[in-house]
Amino acid sequence: MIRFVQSFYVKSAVEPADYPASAYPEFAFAGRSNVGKSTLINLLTGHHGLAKTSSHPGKTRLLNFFLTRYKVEDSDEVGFLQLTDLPGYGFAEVGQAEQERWRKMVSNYFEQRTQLKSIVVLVDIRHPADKKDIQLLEILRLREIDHCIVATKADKIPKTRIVKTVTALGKELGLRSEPIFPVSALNNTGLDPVFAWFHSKLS
Ligand SMILES: Nc1nc2c(ncn2[C@@H]2O[C@H](COP(=O)(O)OP(=O)(O)O)[C@@H](O)[C@H]2O)c(=O)[nH]1
Ligand SMILES: [Mg+2]
Repeated sequence: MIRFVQSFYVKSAVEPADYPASAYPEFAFAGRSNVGKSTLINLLTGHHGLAKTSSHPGKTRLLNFFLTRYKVEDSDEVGFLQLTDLPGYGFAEVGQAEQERWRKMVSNYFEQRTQLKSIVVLVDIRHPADKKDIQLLEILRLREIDHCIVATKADKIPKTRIVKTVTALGKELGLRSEPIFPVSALNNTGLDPVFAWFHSKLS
């Protein structure tokens, strides 16, 4: 199993010229504001103040870059990878101009970040598939960008309904071969399959 042993905030940026130079494989986290992106980064890295979490949605409007040192358990394999917290979308009070700014920022990133390996798309397990999430997945498929889905806040529904719910959600999202992983940050459950997925992308 792969583990993230040490993580650092590198910088925040909007323009490609300001992205940090890096030769490491990069993974980005995308999803609606408040879905739990920063919380998941903190949980995976075991570094609770790393990505800022906020109950005030729509605040993070930059690309936030983090560097992580990983270790593969029971092996000598160690290395670095980059994690990027993408700005959230779908915040109701955000106007047309702000939405356009978001679209530009993210499409520049997808287009220009050549070391980008894969995207973790977060959706809230409690909500039916959302138009914005479906649109993001369409962009990823069109651009042939590898991705998985994390269904967050799994603690908010009864345990016995988790499998059924993620299966239904996967159907609504039009998933083909992409995996979908239920995770609860509150209970710290569901992370091992996500770590295994990261590992599979590195080899
Ligand atoms: N119950 C529960 N709350 C969560 C979970 N993940 C995130 N949250 C809460 O959801 C809110 C938004 O999380 P945040 O990580 O800031 O979302 P972001 O806007 O996508 O970065 C915070 O109040 C978190 O504590 C989870 O798995 N379970
Ligand atoms: Mg955030």
